[in-house]
Amino acid sequence: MTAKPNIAVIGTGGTIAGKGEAVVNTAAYLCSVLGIDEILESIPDAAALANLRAEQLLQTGSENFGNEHLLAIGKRVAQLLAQPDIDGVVITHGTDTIEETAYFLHLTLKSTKPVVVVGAMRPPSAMSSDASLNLYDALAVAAHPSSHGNGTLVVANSEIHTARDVMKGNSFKLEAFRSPYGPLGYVIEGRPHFYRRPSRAHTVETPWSIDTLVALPKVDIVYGYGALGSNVVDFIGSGAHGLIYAGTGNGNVAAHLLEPLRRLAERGVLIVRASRTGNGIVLRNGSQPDDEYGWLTVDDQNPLKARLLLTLALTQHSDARALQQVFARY
Ligand code: DAS
Repeated sequence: MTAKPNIAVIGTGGTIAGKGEAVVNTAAYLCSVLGIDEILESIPDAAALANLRAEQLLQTGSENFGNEHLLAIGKRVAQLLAQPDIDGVVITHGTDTIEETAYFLHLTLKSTKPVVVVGAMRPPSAMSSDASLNLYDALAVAAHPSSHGNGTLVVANSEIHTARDVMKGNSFKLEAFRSPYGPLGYVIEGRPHFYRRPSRAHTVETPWSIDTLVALPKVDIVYGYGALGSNVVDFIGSGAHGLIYAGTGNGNVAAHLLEPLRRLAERGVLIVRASRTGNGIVLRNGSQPDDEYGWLTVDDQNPLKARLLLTLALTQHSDARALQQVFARY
């Protein structure tokens, strides 16, 4: 009989740690109430999958997570992965920004061991909560050899998603997560079934290591619409090193916003065109003369993922050409 893997489980809060007054409270409840030990107690069957070592790192809704939280989570996960007797890590997390933490880890961890981020859309106290099954599935994925080398994964609703692509696309349904090209696989009765692997570089193939990252440059997002005032663009862009402009359609920019964006670019703010649709490709020099303006485009990354990628890219490059290549590679 082979030894069970050792999986570290890090609690950070969210609905998966939430509690409502009544079982009907699927939407009105307190988040980040239950400790990670209490959550794990509700799934005794997980002991058959792995030896679990739980710790509480944070206890807050993921809507509060800034860059400093990402760094703190990443550094703790890296310490655990570096221990020879740890085979994988599961992080319980609020669903609101799970896609951002997961992508940050996907780009900065230097390990091929499985890392799985998991949340729930209904608290454990609610009718038909997805909390225990999602966590059980996440542990099953982290414990399984087929998960190695796939980067950071998000497990929800019996699906396994790559951190690069997954996004929360619904505010209350159990089926809240989707990846534009579909999940990598499914989890059924404690066993992952993978059908694809992430094709873009991640973890050990990237130049960013969580161990050496200290402070992150400020990158902000502006959501584009025709009535958006140029003063808003000026205000948001003025304190930032980079600005993701989430334009309409394929990254279109309203005519009256061209000037403020060009002004920001002249002052050294990196302007990156994305699409507020969160889907599809923004073609370089397509709807705007990006070469002429010195702007970048995101390829197929949604504005949130593009913000993280640009943040990391700016720790290494300032040259627009090198920065544009980052969007083609990751
Ligand atoms: N407050 C949200 C969060 O922590 C709730 C959730 O987990 O879905 O992200």
